[in-house]
Amino acid sequence: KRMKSDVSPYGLMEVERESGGGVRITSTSTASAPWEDNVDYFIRKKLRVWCKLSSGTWELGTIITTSGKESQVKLASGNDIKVLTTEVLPANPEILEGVDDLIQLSYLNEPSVLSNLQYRYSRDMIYSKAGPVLIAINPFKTVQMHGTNFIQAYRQKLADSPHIYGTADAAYTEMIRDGVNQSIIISGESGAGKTETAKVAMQYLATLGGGGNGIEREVLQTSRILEAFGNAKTTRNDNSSRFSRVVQLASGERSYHVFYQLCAGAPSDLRGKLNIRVANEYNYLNQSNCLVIEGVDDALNFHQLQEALDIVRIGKEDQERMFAVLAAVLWLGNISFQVVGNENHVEVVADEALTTAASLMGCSEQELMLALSTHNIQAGKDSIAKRLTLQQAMDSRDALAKFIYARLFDWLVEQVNKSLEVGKLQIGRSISILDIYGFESFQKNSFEQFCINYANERLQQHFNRHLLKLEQEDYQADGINWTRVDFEDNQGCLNLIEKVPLPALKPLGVLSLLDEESNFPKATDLTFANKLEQYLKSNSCFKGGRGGTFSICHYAGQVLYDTSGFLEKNRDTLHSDSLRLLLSSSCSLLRFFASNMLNQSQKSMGRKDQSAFDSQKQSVGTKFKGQLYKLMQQLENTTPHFIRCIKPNSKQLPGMFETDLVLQQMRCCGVLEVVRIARCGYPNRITHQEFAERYGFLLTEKDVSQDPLSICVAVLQQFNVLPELYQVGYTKLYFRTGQIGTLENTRKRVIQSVIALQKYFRGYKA
Ligand code: AD9
Ligand code: MG
Repeated sequence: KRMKSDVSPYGLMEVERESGGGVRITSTSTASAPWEDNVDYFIRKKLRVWCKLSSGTWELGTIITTSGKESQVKLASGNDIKVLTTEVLPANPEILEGVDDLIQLSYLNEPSVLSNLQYRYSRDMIYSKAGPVLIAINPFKTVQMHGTNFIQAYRQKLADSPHIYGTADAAYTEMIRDGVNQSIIISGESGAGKTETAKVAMQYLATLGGGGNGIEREVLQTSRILEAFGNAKTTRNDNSSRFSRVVQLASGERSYHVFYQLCAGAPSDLRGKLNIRVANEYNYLNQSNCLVIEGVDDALNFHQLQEALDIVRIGKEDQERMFAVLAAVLWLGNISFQVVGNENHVEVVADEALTTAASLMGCSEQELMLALSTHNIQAGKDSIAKRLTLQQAMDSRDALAKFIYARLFDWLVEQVNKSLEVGKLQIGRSISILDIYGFESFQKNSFEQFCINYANERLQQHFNRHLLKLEQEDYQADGINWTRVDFEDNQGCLNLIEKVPLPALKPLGVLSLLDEESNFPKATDLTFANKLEQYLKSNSCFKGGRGGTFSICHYAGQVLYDTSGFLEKNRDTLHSDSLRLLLSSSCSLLRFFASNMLNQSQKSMGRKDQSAFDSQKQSVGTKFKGQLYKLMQQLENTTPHFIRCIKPNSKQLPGMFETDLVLQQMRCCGVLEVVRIARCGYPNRITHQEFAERYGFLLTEKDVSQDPLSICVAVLQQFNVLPELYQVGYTKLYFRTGQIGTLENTRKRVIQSVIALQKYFRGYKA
């Protein structure tokens, strides 16, 4: 049904309601929004408005009368109420309810945006657009909009409502068209649906690549492997993409899935060989009172993990080696110590844990005992064995377990990559899909949350830079008419973490202060907290706290961090004794992990001895920062496609839309600003030269002497592109949404008919 909407600030537009309940706008004439949020007009015309009730929620109503600062409003629910006119916002006409793209909303206030998303969500339309950004709201249930038929529809451009398939298709099309690497960057809070969305995007690209067989099938199976080893249950998400957590768990959380899968699903011969018990018997797993996840069958998942490993051609022998290393980690965690003598020194208790761990690690019990309870210090030519205290011994055991697991993960990723390269014919252009751990704020936040939130902060900056900053700078530099849209810049927060850029001072930030304290033997988590307070309190994103805590105002909200454990987690020291133990192991994987590590630290130090390694290992924070920089550099070299996942409720339940929670996510991630820019902006831009080369041949009247700009103008005239739909900059042409698409279609049609003609004439000649 087509109808004209007369309240649009854009002038007239044609609006169509689709059968599914979505709305499509087919044409708009001008794009300035002169009445945006002009309440007076609404009051005079008695149009629909949003009223803020005393409870803080917004409700639809119509203004009946206005006197002074107050208005009488008839609410949709039937009641009449009096509200302050400042608490009233214009609502969109009914016909705009549930639009595909928020840029189509006449009024972009918060209640309008929320109700639009809620309208769609309640009809299982989980995807929407916010200008160039795809919004995906987690349905927490299966929705009927994925699978082969949908994939085909998007591939053949028969469907164009917002969808992750549409985004993946755009990335593919642009990669081919522009010859430029692409990235699909997925962000959102923990549990918002990033990993699931990434998998759906991979499924689409795999289908383009040839469907269910061959390399595509293998690539898809990698998610199963990576999730088993890299994901775990947290209180926010049963399948959360994680960071280190092998040795310590908070209540209600689990360690990496693969441990439980191994305990539940290993067949009896493997159980016997590796002495595998039920999860509850391992200290690293039973400490959080959470061994199973509702609705998850760990044993079944173990079989599927094995299948996935087979599919990506990890050999059975390597698989068994891997499982042995996992079992070794679990048994290491069961090793206990007893205090001997009166100096608080310890010995390893000689029990089943020690025997099994030693045998799985390919060393003697004696060697393992020594490595875990003593530390050799080089004194000139001699080496002196110093006994460890209980805390030191437990730390060295845990560090060893973490080291082994981390290296196993790296090794596994490398094996998968190697295996997939076998089928790779050529190194061509690529589409990268980025799915990281999402922003987190728990009751208690430690070093892991700090790293996770730091990574999200960087990603937010990338988003801001591309969609808000560069976009506007481009308009200004190229001399087109533009009124700036302001946005929240998060550079201050990144400075706080990375450095405070005061020219005369040492660059100090949380990370550098953390490294400084980590290298100082007498420092404690508390002295670290005090240092932060002392040096960083001038940064407005920092707030000191009591009892060793501090807060950071992140783009997504303020998080209170507890410094206890920060220093140890950042040092992540593996004693040279443990390293030596692994180097002499009869287990080839462990030997490989250790010699790899040694090579790296020798390279960075330029020294050849093993003790070099104790003092000079890069801290976790510094390493993380380096990895993030590398990642951002890689992303900078791609055309980004942004996806924002939104968590509709904190209970992981379907059909529940908590407006405050959604609003908070929409507010903090800059999506509304993007919409503001997009709806009066020019999402497609192309240099005069490129445009002339691409579309010049379509001109019916050609003048070869023409310069690129004149060709551009001639093309625009020939195809009747309205002046309000583009602007001409010094170097580029800027188009509003949809214009390039129309030109591309024409170009394709012309090329196809030329090819058809050529074929016809070739046939004719033959
Ligand atoms: V974290 O930052 O890694 O903790 P993610 O990755 O954002 O987080 P994830 O994709 O793991 O969240 O989604 C959480 C859960 O939501 C999944 O386990 C599913 O149960 C549910 N989910 C997410 N997206 C979809 C979907 N498109 N369809 C159905 C979904 N369920
Ligand atoms: Mg995830």
